[in-house]
Amino acid sequence: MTTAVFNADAPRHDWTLEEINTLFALPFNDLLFKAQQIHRAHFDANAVQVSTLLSIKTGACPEDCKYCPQSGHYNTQLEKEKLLEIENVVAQAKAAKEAGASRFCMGAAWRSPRDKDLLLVEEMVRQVKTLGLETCMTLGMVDSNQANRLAAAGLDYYNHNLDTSPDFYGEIITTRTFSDRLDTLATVREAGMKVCSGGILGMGEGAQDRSALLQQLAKLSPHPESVPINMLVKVPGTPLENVEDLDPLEFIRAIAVARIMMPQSHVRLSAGREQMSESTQALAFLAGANSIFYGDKLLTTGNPQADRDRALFAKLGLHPERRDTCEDETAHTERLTQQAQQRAQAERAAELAVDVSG
Ligand code: SAM
Ligand code: DTB
Ligand code: SF4
Repeated sequence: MTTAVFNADAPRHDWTLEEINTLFALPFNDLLFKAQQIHRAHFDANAVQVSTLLSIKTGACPEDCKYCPQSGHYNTQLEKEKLLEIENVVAQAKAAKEAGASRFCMGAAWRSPRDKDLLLVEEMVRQVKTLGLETCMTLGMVDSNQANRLAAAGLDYYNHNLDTSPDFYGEIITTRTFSDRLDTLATVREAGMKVCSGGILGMGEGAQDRSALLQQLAKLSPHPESVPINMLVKVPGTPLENVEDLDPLEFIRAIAVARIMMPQSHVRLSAGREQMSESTQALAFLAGANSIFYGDKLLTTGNPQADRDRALFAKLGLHPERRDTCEDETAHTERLTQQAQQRAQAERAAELAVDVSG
């Protein structure tokens, strides 16, 4: 007979909407304290993972995502581009590595890749990896054959966002369904790649939708290793260009709740930093965000200049997370947890020393 072992620290996949709403409703200081405690139990609280993004195929996308400047359905004055040459991609990856990025994320404005595109994309993965960078791609929906090919080429992460709640999804995108997204995420996981999946806040969704998005992300088992939380970048010409701003403190609450619900995941303070004050970004790190996009551009819109980010890291005493690219996820999580425990022990010992001497 096997006995189920209950582990109170194991990440949970069964968060109820009531529990999530209760977290959101906590006094702000209590919520941030809770998130910070959980963050410190699993990570170095001053280390931030740094990724650089590149759009490898820009614009003319057949999907109708209302937030996206790259959708062919809207006129956003965007310069369209065919799939970039491999040499161009590798040169930009090299520059990103030299500037301090540890992961290179490549995005394409596709509903899903064609098989002839995949050949080129596989080669990009192989060449970027030889630079000693982790690789991530976001290419739209993939089937299991495509996912297996990407995994075999050595792709570390596949990004595929749930973007919003199942209920609000149809208000934002009509050319695919929420369950199409879940299918691709399952396919990517089955192929053995790490999952990067998150969403966008500030699209006019309600508080219930933010809770339901986080619930869906935490339902994924295992949790996505990386959870990007984007603040909508309002691009002229998209249907959401004039949507009402989300209160930045609500955005910070969502980061804190994501940190509590998915304690071992990297939570990325993703798009929208260019429009955010330094204080809001600092609060996001305090709430448990520990990853950013670094470099002057996201895919098609602006991101803070690299030297501004270096100055912000210096002001906040943050440092880029160093990671051995050969280390697997379990070893990485174990090492970070061990380090967090050692730090907690050292802090307790220091407190005791003060008590005894005082
Ligand atoms: N076409 C692929 C897809 O949709 O999965 C990959 C590229 S798509 C641009 C990647 C993600 O960028 C989207 O899922 C969305 O979360 C984010 N994104 C796009 N436009 C955005 C905007 N204006 N503001 C914030 N995030 C945005
Ligand atoms: C993610 O969650 N955000 C990134 C990345 N994953 C692919 C993309 C943000 C795009 C913002 C709009 C643009 O620059 O086109
Ligand atoms: Fe296309 Fe992705 Fe933009 Fe949607 S989010 S329009 S799928 S590039």
